[in-house]
Amino acid sequence: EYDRIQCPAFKSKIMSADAAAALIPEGCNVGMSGFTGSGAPKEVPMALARRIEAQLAQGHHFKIGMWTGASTGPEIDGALAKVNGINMRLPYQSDPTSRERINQGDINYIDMHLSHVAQYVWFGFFGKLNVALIEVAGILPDGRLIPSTSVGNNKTWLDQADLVILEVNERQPLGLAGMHDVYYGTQLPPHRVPIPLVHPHDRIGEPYLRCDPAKVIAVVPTHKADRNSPFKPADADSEQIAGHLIDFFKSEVRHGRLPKSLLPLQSGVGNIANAVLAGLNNGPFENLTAFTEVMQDGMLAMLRSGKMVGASATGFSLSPEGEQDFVDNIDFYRDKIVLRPQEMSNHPELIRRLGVIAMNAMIEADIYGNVNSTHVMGSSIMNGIGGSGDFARNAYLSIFMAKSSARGGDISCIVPAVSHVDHTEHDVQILVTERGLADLRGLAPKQRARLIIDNCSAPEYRPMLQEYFERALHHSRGKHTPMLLDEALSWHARFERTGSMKVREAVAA
Ligand code: 0RQ
Repeated sequence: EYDRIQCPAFKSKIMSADAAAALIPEGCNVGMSGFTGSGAPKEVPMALARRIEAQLAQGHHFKIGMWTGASTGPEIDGALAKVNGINMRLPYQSDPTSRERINQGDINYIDMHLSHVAQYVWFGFFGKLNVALIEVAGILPDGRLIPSTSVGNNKTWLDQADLVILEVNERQPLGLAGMHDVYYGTQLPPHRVPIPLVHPHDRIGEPYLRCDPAKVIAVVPTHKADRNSPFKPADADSEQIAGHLIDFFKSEVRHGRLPKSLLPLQSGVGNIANAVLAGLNNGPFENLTAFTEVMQDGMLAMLRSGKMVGASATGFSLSPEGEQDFVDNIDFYRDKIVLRPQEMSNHPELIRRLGVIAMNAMIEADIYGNVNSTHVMGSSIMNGIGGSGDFARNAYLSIFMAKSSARGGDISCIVPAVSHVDHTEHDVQILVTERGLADLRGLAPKQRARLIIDNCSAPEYRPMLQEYFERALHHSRGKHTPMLLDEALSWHARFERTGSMKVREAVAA
């Protein structure tokens, strides 16, 4: 068995997860690895949760600030949320227990653009980062770290924290070594220079993370797999959404607005995203590339089929089968995939330069094209904005997708006004539901409204939307973005009151 911890200075710090967790100061800020479940620490957070729980039993409650790359896993967010051990969480989560705590008001959550996190910490906007808790695949003789299945904010955590705890996960393939590209050229304003990346799979940095051995207080060997969600086969609605998008891309190529190999793709995670990738894998476009944050099964399949020639991301989100395929063929994938810090994978400068096609899912859109990605009925967080805003605002094409209705048809995902705005009308060019696609480029608000209602809304809500819009057009003082102020959020209010946005309570005259 290959020795994963080759540097003597680190070897002397090997200890159990419980011993490591005991070294984390109460109330401190901990920067953890992890991005959509990949590369998160697996043992120390649970040990910390046990410590918090034991203290709680003695009447003493302490919490930590928890900063990550993006979402982690049940043994991190879930375990710490369960014992109410988090006072501040940023920048993204998707764990059911953590979501519940946030929506109950127990956890303060800063939902922010993923590309902003590292620089805000460097700027000092969030105060001091005390501890970095990072999963790595190995430690080289000179103390450099082989990153794990995500890079996230690890470079920043290792540089900024006073204390470092490393989990060395022996289950992560050693073939990861060489897949990463850690760019150390970022400066702080006013000393910034252009980032020298002009193709999605350019390498501009180093394959390993630097780490000051003097800061390392614990090294914990672990053996657990990343959180891998089983792959659900695409449903009919997702396939229809994918179909509309592929038709749209074909038309853009015909009109000379996209090259035949399209432009670098960014794709969110989830059912619809996987269906779109499957559609592209069976579609007519060749030599595709990706400049995205998460590699999911669909992208691995495209690399395998040769449809996609290279991809840049910061982490993985794979099914168990996807992970097996990745491990079995890691030498092939290492050639094609570059994993970067998320400040690079999601960098506005790079997204704008490369002309990325951004495809993200949404919760709801309104008739003017404002998009809500994060909040249910205006007040409850779902996950967070993640990287969708980094990509949407700076993309060549900004696409948002959803089914036209949710909760068995009781919620229309096209509404008079969104109950929370993540992506304003200025950042949204294309809306797609299973009903169709609305190409909003070059359209003014009233034109957008007609197109969105006609092409994207669910049939059971379309007449209601048309009727609302016509009345708004007539009664609203301003005729630029007509709105009935007393009614714009009444659909959401009706859902809260009756369990449906449909007008069941209306009594026939
Ligand atoms: O609820 O899980 O209770 O059934 O929302 O909806 O249709 O399964 O779609 O899994 O793609 O999630 C926007 C949340 C969509 C996600 C969002 C309910 C619906 C269901 C999930 P249930 P679906 P998805 C890359 C880019 C922000 C981050 C981002 C997301 C649940 O894509 O978090 O884009 N995006 N990152 O029933 C109330 C509505 C609803 C609704 C759907 N209008 N009102 N509930 N739902 N529409 C990744 C990263 O950044 C890391």
